[in-house]
Amino acid sequence: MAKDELALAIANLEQDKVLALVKERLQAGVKPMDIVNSLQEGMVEVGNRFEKGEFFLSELIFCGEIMKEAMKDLEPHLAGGGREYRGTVVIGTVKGDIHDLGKNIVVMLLKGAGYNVVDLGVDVAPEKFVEAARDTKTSLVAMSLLLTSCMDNMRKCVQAVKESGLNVKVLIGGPIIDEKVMEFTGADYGSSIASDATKIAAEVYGAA
Ligand code: B12
Repeated sequence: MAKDELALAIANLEQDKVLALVKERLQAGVKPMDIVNSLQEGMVEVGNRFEKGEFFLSELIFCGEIMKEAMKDLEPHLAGGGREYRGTVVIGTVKGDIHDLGKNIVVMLLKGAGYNVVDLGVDVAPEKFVEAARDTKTSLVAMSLLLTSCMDNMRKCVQAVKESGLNVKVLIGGPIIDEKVMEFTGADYGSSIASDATKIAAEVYGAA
């Protein structure tokens, strides 16, 4: 069970408390990604309660809505601004999966670091990743995944980009990424940490 007050508040679906704590912490100068991490910790607890049958789909949906509201306050702090253009990154959640809150955080961080981000949204088919990579002439395609049942789709998305003949690196991200997933999908980079996306983009674009 989460110990942090903010994590507990979102785990208990206390919307007003969550929003007040986010504002309070931002004002107190807490790093925005630390606030995101507390929210994420509480959301994992919501997921655990869902798995145990204590929560239902309606609670998952509500938890997502609370996070979206909280992100409105966090976004300006995560996105920063005014950085020089560094390159384009194509991103999307893979086919079959509609979770997008984590992906949206990655989008904000990349934009804040100076990247032009082409966000394909959720439930993105392999050919869409390839088409966008070709159209934008990007050097990096990023994919997000939360559902283990869509692992094979992630592999298909990665392989489609790899087999397209384009000179593009593929980064996969989400809470279920580990060495086995990396091996299975054949991706170039993988991480469960949103801020790694900016480090990897800098490496790909030679701006490290
Ligand atoms: C909110 C939520 C929903 C919302 C999503 C709303 C939205 N707009 O995204 C709704 C209600 C739609 C939903 C639906 C479902 N969900 Co759901 N959901 C969650 C929950 C509670 C929180 C997810 C979340 O947003 N976390 C907060 C964000 C910030 O964290 P994050 O996504 O992990 O992202 C962070 C990192 O992973 C990383 N990251 C993410 N993407 C990327 C990409 C890159 C490139 C990088 C570098 C990093 C990175 O950075 C982020 C910031 O730190 C999780 C619980 C959990 N353990 O996560 C379950 C969970 C993911 N859901 C689950 C399930 C089963 C479902 C449903 C199948 C339920 C159902 N019976 O219908 C459906 C599937 C719908 C579909 N086809 O996708 C399971 C998945 C189990 C599994 N491993 O396969 C979980 C784990 C719950 C559980 N424990 O059972 N869900």
